[in-house]
Amino acid sequence: MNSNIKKCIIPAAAIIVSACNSTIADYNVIPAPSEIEWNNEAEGFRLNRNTVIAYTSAELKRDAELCADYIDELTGIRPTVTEGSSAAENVIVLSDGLDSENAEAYRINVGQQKIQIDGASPAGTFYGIQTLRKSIGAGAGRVTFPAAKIGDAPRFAYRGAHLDVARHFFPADSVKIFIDMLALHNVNRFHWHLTDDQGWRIEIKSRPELTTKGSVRKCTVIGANTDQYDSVPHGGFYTQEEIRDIVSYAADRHITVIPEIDMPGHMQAALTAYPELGCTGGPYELWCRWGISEDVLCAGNDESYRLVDDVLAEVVELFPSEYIHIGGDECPKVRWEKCPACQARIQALGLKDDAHSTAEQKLQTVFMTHASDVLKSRGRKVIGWDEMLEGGCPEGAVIMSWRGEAGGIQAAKMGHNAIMTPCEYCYFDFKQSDAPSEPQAAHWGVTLGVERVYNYEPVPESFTDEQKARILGVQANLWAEYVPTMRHAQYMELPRLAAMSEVQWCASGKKDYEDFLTRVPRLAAIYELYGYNYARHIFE
Ligand code: TNX
Repeated sequence: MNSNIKKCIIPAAAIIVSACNSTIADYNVIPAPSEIEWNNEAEGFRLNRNTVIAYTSAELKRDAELCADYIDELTGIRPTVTEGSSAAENVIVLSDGLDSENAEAYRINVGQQKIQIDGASPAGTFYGIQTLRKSIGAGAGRVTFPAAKIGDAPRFAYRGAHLDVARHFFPADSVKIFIDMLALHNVNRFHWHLTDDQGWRIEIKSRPELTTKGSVRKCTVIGANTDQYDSVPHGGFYTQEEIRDIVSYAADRHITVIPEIDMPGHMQAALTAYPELGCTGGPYELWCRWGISEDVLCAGNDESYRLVDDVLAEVVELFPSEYIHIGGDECPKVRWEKCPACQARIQALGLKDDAHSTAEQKLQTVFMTHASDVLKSRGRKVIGWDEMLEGGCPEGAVIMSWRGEAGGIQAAKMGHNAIMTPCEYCYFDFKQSDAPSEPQAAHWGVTLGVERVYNYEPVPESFTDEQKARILGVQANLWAEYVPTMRHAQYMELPRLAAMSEVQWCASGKKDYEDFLTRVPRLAAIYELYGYNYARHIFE
């Protein structure tokens, strides 16, 4: 297929919008497909009330139903879903037999009688469905799909989005809306930050205190850590039943949920439940402010390790993901430096300061390696924030590089896989404009507008091919200190997530910001249709 014809002219017939609220689909969607070959000579496919969606393998049943839902939501016409490929006319055929090295690749062939979507796997087929869906735009009644062939595959296998539900709790229904937003942008990993100093959000049956004592804080600081607090208790957690439901909702949309249990720092909620696991013995209270608590799990106490064992035992039962995130960020060592139990452990293990790390940093590595080993014994792998490199990194761990790109670069050079999420390009809690009307947001000296996100290149040019292959992908993070509602989360995500989706999906040489801007309105119309609250900066 000729990739140069992507921006070729849409057939003249396509521009003439016929009567009866009829519209013409446009395959120039977000993220941009790698190849579009328009066939100006042939008639296009007309969607109508008799259109059928036929799926050719049982694994595609759910995808076919979702395809019917999407078309219905956009056009008011719900195609009938059938199994088998016997229908010859007026049919959208879904198959997963495409031969490709990229499991998420797909092809679409649009002819007058048939739209054929072939994925290299059901996930590939699903991305073909997404492209078809987005090509319709919103508010269309009868749609004509111009005859064309589309070939597409993602650049990165890990295309992540993260949501912090600890600083503010988002109920299960809101999390599903968030997952819908991810699916619309071809994101395939949902990193769910479930625990932090301000709240523990996952039910652990063997440790009920984590949620009975650790999920509701008394109040919340007003603004950016002023000394003023509201007096409104804030809390919530997900039951295991809700978690299973969300994991399966995401799986239907080919999204893997990666839970994060942040340790050994950011553990004030667990310490509130189990004060004996802190170096000072407490008492502790859930934090009502933001930042980094100096109180962390005592790494000299065997009971801390037991807590981790108990929590992870239930986490792996709930989340089938190959990767479990074990945090590792921002763990101050002031308590460990003074704690007799931690110091005794350092002695016993013979940990010593050296040119690269302190004994306490090495103690953190011992702690993280314990968690990593527990997960390994259960057939899983770990992801950790880039601090995990500080005292020597657990073998096989994937590094999530957030303090700039340095951690990812170091990881790749050390032979670890890495996920890039440098805050200066990927932190969607950062404010997106300097306008005084902009709501309270994190900043850190970087204003993160859509264009800055768009132009991010996650793989350093200087890398060898082997190092390049270690960058598994890219992720956008939404920390929720200043994000109290899903409506506000949408404002922070959209349309920056659209820009991120091209970073994650499109080959680096193929990105073009001006071209992207011409494609945003069609996606924004879909945001409107679903009632998503999106930021308007790039339209002003
Ligand atoms: C740093 S990124 C954190 C979070 C905060 C965020 C605010 C990371 C691993 N830790 O705990 O919410 O900054 O931008």
